[in-house]
Amino acid sequence: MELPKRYTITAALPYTNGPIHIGHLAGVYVPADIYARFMRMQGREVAFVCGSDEHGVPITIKAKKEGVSPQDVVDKYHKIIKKSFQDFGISFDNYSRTSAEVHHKTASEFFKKLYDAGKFTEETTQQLFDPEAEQFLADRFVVGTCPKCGYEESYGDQCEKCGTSHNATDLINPKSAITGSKPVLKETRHWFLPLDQYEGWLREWILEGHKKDWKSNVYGQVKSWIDDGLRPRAVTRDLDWGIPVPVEGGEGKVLYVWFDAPIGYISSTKEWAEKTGRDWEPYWKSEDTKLVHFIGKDNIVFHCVIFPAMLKAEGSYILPENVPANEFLNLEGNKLSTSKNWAVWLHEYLEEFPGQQDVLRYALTANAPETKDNDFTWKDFQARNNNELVAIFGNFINRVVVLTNKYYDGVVPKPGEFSEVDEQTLAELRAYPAVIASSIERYRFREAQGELMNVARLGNKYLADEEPWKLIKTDEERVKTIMYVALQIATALANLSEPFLPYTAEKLKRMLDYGKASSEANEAAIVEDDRENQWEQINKESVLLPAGHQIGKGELLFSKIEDEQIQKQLEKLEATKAANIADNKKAEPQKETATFEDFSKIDLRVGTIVEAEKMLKANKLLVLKVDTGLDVRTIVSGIAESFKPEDIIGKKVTVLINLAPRKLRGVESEGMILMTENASGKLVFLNPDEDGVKEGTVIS
Ligand code: B3M
Ligand code: ZN
Repeated sequence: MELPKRYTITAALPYTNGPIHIGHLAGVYVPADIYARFMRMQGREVAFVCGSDEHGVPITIKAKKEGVSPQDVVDKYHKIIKKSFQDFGISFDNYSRTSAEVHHKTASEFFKKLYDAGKFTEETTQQLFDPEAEQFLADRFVVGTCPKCGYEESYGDQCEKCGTSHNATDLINPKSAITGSKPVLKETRHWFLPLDQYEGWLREWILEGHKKDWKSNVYGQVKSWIDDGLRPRAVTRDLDWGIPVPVEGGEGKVLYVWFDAPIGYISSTKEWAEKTGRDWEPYWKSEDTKLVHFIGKDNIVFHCVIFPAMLKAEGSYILPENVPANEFLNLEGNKLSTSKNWAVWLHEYLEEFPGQQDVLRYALTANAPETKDNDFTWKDFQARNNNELVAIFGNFINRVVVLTNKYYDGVVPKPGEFSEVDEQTLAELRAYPAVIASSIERYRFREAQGELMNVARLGNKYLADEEPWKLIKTDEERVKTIMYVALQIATALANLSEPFLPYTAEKLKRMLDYGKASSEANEAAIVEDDRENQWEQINKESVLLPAGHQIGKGELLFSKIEDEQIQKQLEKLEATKAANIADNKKAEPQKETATFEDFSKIDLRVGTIVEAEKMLKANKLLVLKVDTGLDVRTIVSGIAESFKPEDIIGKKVTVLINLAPRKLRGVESEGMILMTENASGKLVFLNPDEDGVKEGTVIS
């Protein structure tokens, strides 16, 4: 695929009202970083920009709560957030903040330009006002019932439940978030962006133009907003924290935070260009540039409708080529929440797992909420580390480095003739860069990382099949070739893992002394043109690590995470739960509220397992015959790793009998047996009295 020359990659500007947690990393920053690192390795010109979102009501509310000024709040969290990004290797070219002068200037000028060009409408309307606080109630200063989905805690500008963006006056039963009182209506004058006028253009540009290449979750949301009809949106607010409205009549008013924040991407690019002596304009104005916004799903409307309409109105900017928004990550079955402290904070993670940034990056990507909400569990985290990073990746590298040092004092041996297996293995290896690239280009980062692990698997299998440690006694020459091939795989891994596991890649390159080798190899084998494209270097027939090159010393890439470490994290969450119960803060369930009608559709019965046998060639599945009282039916259940067939015959179970029948490995399953987990994570039949089944354990 012919790729554009220049990439402007943006990651949502985090609100500076608290530190950041795994949800932020998984949803936005790790995928954005993988993408940016990959594009740089491809030799593209990249501006990967972000910054702190320091305006907006959440910050004012936090300041009020803590009895400090909004500036104090943003100063504190800007520092913490910026450090977390650095610690986790998020390779921004520039991390700015919206309180920066360059941003105030850029946002002001942008507004002024639209104002002068007559792109706004000006309206005096009745807005919600809190007489007690003597303040207009915009955005998060007001909560009420969402007119679309009925959620009772919707904010003035957006409902967090259904994602709809609305005007504060649309809320049913609004309540001031400052004093709790019922607001009154008061007249005020504001500027509006008439989104209704952009409807036709948006339809054409997104609904027709990006039907195929935008993610279906993003496309679907945008379509439903446009289909609901777009209305003018106020872009100014009666607040005192923000960017002053720079036109006549704007005194005492500021720009709406969602007007200024996305302009922050532009200001951050300008700041970077200034620091590095570049021109910022091609990054935002050249048709040769691909603009990509990485965001969470609650930001879709702002990046796909409002900001593009602003850019279009301004007239000289390019539009986003793609907005690969992710869904949400949950933590141990509950929604991540800053106010309920239901989170794994990045700065705390590093205290518990020092130096293990890549493990978290890996686990979050492996489980990324790319197409649906996903759950982070500490057990999965541990398993990803121990069974994948340690057992596959680390194990392969360790064998290669240890054996090379042992047999050849660390000097890459000269290979003899390649066997068929060698040729095949090298050919397979050369195919990986293109495979991984294609996944990354389509924003499928979990898939891409899965393929990276397959490279390590390829290496492990090769060594296990060729057994150099045995052959060394009988055929020293052959072992040289085997180790040479294995070293090429290790080097490819060092290269290909960089976007995903930057710290590991660096360590690995050091272990192989790859920096030196790659310049030697470059000189020897690579034509001028390709020198910049580190990625494709691997699928050229070139040598990655030449014979005679001296590798470095072995280092431990990954280490096992023990049960006690995981237990400690789980206990920490238990303590948070207990504290929230004591404070009467309810954890939010992960799924949407079910109505009584929803529930009454479910037909649950007591059944008895009358037959059970293992499904052929499937490790996890048992084929059961269950007497439901109505009939004896076949149910395929994924419990074979937890139960022996003979032990469960005669057992009484809870059965969902009206689940739509599904074929599993060719056997039709007509229902589902309800299961849960006990304290040690073992699957048990649904019986809340079973030892160690805790409140809140998911039934599935
Ligand atoms: N600060 C919202 C958020 O953190 C917002 C993103 C701005 S991106 C221009 O969800
Ligand atoms: Zn709603």
